[in-house]
Amino acid sequence: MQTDPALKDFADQVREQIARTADTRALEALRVQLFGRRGKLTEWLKQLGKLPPQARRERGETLNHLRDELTAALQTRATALAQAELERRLAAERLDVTLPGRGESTGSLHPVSRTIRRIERLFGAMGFAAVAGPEIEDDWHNFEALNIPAWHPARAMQDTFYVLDGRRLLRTHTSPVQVRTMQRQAPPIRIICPGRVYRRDFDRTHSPMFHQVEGLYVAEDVSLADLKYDLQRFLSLFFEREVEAMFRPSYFPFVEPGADVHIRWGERWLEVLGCGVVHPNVLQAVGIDPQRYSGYAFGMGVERLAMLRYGVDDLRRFFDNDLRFLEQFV
Ligand code: 2U9
Repeated sequence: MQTDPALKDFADQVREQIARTADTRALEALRVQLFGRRGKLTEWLKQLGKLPPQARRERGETLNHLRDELTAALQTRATALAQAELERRLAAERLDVTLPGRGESTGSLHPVSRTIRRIERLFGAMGFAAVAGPEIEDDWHNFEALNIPAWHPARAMQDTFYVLDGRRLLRTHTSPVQVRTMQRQAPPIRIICPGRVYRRDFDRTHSPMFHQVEGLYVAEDVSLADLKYDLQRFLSLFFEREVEAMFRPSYFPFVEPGADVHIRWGERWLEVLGCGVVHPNVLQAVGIDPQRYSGYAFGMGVERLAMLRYGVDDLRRFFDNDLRFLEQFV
């Protein structure tokens, strides 16, 4: 068949090359070298036409044989390489589905959120609805309506964060939410207002952002006695024991009389919240007749109550976002 020794050498070389190709891309390159438009065999087959009839027949037969043989060899090699490549990939991407899982931890509520929910639930059972309002406020809702005079130190730049326009501020308490509610709604009003508040203060027991829950009850004949009874009840439910509470006179511009509430904590008295009877000027400012209606109000710092309930001694732990700390509150 392969009478031409040069052709025989060539065929031997190609067979060896096919056997040596390492991957399907190299094999495809080799196929193009042989059978492509400018391929070796393609060229030879084209040149057949230039030969005399007898030589053309013989060489044609030889080349056709060689073409069929090499095509088959390429095909066989391609199948073997594809199989080897598949096996390599399967080995590399092998998954052991019997390995144990890495485990997913369940998130938990932040202790401040837990405390707010607890306060909402306890006051909810006493008939208080929870209301929210804006954190960026104006001077009137945060100070003026609350009977806080222009000369009051709370209004100073060193205590309050003012927005750059100089007109608005970050609320320093949630009291403006009560003001807005009273503007919207006629008594009886019985609400608590939980939320973030902002003051320029930062140390072991103060944070520039902290949370308050304030409460307001306005109706006919609301008295200091109602206030004392309701807060005593709340504190006992919150701390899950019959707490001993002491109301000490104190001053806040928006209440009269005002008081700080202390509870017995072992040998000591701890201040836990402030409260009072709503000042007539505050009712007047929002268009409620102080002759007909009266009210009580109170305010508490959520972080402070959470510190007491959970035995945390540094308020800044609540804002470090350290999971080892936060995961303890489930
Ligand atoms: C209106 C009328 C009265 C809310 C009150 C306190 C007393 C009080 C402090 C507790 C700890 C703030 O977070 S704290 O630093 N609050 O002592 N808050 S009476 O009185 C109001 C509120 C709104 C319309």
